[in-house]
Amino acid sequence: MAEISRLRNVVFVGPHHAGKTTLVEAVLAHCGAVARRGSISDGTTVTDHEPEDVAHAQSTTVGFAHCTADGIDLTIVDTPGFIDFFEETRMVLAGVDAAVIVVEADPERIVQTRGLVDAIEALGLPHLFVVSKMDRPGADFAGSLAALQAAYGRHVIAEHVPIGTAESFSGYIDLAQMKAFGLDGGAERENEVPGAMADAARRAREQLLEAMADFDDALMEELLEGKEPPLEEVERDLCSECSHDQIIPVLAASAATGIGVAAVVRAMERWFPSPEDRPGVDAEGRAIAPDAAAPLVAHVIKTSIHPQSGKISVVRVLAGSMKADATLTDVSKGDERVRSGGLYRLQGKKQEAIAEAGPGSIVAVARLEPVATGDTLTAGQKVLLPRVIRSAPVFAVAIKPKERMDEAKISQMLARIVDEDPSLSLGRADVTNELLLLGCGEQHVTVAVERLSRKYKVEVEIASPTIPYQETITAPTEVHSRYKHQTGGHGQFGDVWLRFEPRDRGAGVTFEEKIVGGVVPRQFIPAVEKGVREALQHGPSGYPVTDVHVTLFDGQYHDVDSSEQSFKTAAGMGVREALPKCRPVVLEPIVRVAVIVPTAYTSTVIQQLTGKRGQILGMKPAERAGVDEVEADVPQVEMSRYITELRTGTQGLGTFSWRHERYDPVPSNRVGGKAAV
Ligand SMILES: Nc1nc2c(ncn2[C@@H]2O[C@H](COP(=O)(O)OP(=O)(O)OP(=O)(O)O)[C@@H](O)[C@H]2O)c(=O)[nH]1
Ligand SMILES: [Mg+2]
Repeated sequence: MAEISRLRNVVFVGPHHAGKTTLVEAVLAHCGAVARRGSISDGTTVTDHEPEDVAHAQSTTVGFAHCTADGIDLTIVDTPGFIDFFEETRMVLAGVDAAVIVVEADPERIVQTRGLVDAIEALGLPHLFVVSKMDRPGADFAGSLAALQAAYGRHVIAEHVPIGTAESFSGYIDLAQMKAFGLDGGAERENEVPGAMADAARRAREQLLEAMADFDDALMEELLEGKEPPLEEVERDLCSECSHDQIIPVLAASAATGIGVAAVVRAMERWFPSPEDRPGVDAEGRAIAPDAAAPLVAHVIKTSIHPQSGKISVVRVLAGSMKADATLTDVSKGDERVRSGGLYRLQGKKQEAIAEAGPGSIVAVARLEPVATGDTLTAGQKVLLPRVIRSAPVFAVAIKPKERMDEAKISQMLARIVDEDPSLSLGRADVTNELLLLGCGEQHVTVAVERLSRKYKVEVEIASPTIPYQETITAPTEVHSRYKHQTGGHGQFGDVWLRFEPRDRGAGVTFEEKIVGGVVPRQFIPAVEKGVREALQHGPSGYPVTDVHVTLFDGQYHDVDSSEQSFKTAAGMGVREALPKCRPVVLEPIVRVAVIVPTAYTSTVIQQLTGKRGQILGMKPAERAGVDEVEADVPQVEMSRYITELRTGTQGLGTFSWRHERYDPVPSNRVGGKAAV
């Protein structure tokens, strides 16, 4: 591995299908790290190597690759763009020094970068935009640039002017160098700036320099005096201002044709900082100098588990040196000591053994069994790195083994899937006690189940979690119930009068006895209560009955034949007879939902929630400007796929949280118990 000043750790992020994996593949091919470019359609790219990536023709997890260019050692992290998988991306953002944000040359889609750019800006991560797919029909560089500037400010500035567009996209003018570049037989070739574009290029260069001059007084003076700044100065400023997250350059490229790929590589080499310039910070805000001689500090940014070869923890080394056979302390796990089972660099699925890795490197350590993503590893000293706070899950499925299989075993396999991707979690549903797999969206959870079946040969059935309906009564009644049975010798006899009255919502079931004169002997009264409560578990529609007050106020007994069992049976019969007479209703759980969404989509969200029988409680500006919070009470049954609908209606930008609020009667046009589900 190269010395620290020559390392670059860059994440490729961007909306779904923007062309990240294809661009990474083109970069690897350009740098000679792969002999032949793979493609998405063949499932042969380096970073989309998981079978689930290939099956869905999209990235489903982060992938790591590396290459060298001009003596610079680039580690590249390719991330999935589909919003369901964003949590993993958030984890790796903590381990890189810069980001390439790939966007399609389509102004309409720029809005989809909002959450991502917010996360990148919050970390102060230097970044640039690549407007990709410039070869596609309708590709619109100028429109995309304008949309980026409208969203993120005037320091998002073009460093390229594309030459041609769509089929005629043939190259770009580099505005710092004021030179044109195109392709010749697959290799980049420098050209003269086309005469017809000279004026436009000059204007674009002025805008670039003016934006840069905001951070450089000397440059500002030169511009005011009408002096042409020398190329070295422009490049030096660009490098400094981009690596300090002041200027955000915008490049034009087409990974498919290869145009602009060399420029992306050059930009990463020249404008992005080395790890030397981005010291880590521990949870208490103390800087961690990237010093090779210091004791080791490393941050686990990704875990993957191979059913045969075991666990791989990808770590970012912040200080010290990681050795292949090191004994490490997992500070996040109560200082547990773990021994490394090997040290590797990852090229997609390929593991290349190395002996040692210094500060700034991103490497994989084998078989650190207790270690999880987010953990801090040290040489023994007490240092904890900041934890990335995980978002709450927004989608869940109930899981059942397809074949008879120990639930404990399923849970064990699921735990490994969660170990690989901590944005998944396992839970038990209240009331129904179903085993739940929770995640960040429908696709996230579905892909996890596919992974479970492929890796561990566990076939499971998934379904929407069962809605815990209940029933209650809306009118009082009294019943007389007698159980009498004569079987030769000992008979059975129980006789009760029960009164049923509705209670307030949420008050539950209460039982009271008002027996006078011992008509039901003391010792049988608990059996009556038990019989009542058991029978209330299954109301007329099959759901547990709640919010009812039951009074035992009269009865009879028999000296010989009466028993606990006979009174329990009589009570149960009484309940079954009474409930249909009390105008029973089915109750459904109502959840309180808080949706956070850019103001432009607030009315869409209100419409969606209203369409789900939601009751809008209010709407207020959220903490961030331009974002609203809509609060509503919505029947839980309507919420099972809400995240998918919300994201579809809001370009992926809406999020929500929810909690159980109360039970309400199912409206009469939906009654029918299970039919309403
Ligand atoms: N015409 C054209 N197609 C491209 C280009 N780059 C990518 N594509 C195609 O666009 C689709 C998506 O490309 P990917 O590289 O998988 O995009 P991605 O951003 O990695 O997608 P996710 O990881 O799923 O978010 C594939 O069909 C690619 O072949 C390009 O520059 N030009
Ligand atoms: Mg991809």
